[in-house]
Amino acid sequence: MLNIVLFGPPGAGKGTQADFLVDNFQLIHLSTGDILRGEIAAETELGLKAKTLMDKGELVPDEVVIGMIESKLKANKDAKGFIFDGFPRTVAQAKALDELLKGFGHPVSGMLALEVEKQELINRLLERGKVSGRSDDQDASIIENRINVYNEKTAPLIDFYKKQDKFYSIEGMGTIEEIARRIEAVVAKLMS
Ligand code: B4P
Repeated sequence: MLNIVLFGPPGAGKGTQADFLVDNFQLIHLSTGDILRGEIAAETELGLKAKTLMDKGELVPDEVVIGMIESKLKANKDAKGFIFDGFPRTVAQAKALDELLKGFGHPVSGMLALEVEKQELINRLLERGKVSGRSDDQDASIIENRINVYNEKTAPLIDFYKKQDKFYSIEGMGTIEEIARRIEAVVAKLMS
């Protein structure tokens, strides 16, 4: 079983690259951002609460996203593996994921961290904001806040996975295809 944490700041290309991995390695893609946007679209109570935070570029509470991932894992007991995209985003989430994966007997295989320059992140998100309708992509100050939240709450996970010898840095600048090849090379190594 292969369990990949696809990691990086907002706009690093996590969702984009997850699509390639799903096609090539038949893994289940779990994006907490996508699940939350689904809740917002369905106008559930959870979605309405999450929207207020997401619109400001803040994180949704740990217990909410951990509960979402837990139910997805339970619903996919026979999976060949998972790509976690946008999760974990805090040390508490990473610890919870380790506990949840004990139930499968297969821990996180590796954390693949996409490294992208800050100005490129901002450009990509503003560009997406023109077509996506995502309110968190349309305002430079909200994007700035998302990057600050990443640096403060999410970047410490790099050390968390380094200590477990599971950290892999991926150059995230370049074309989508070039980056996909870099990721595939690491995934192939993890599988061997
Ligand atoms: P996410 O949906 O995870 O949003 P994101 O960080 O912006 O990443 P995304 O996957 O969408 O973008 P990508 O880098 O692929 O989270 C949204 C919000 O949900 C968070 O702010 C938070 O509020 C909440 N949330 C989600 N998970 C949570 C958690 N675990 N805990 C708490 N709260 C949580 O790509 C961005 C753009 O770049 C795309 O338009 C793409 O086309 C473009 N791009 C990608 N690669 C490129 C390349 N090589 N060259 C040029 N453009 C490229």
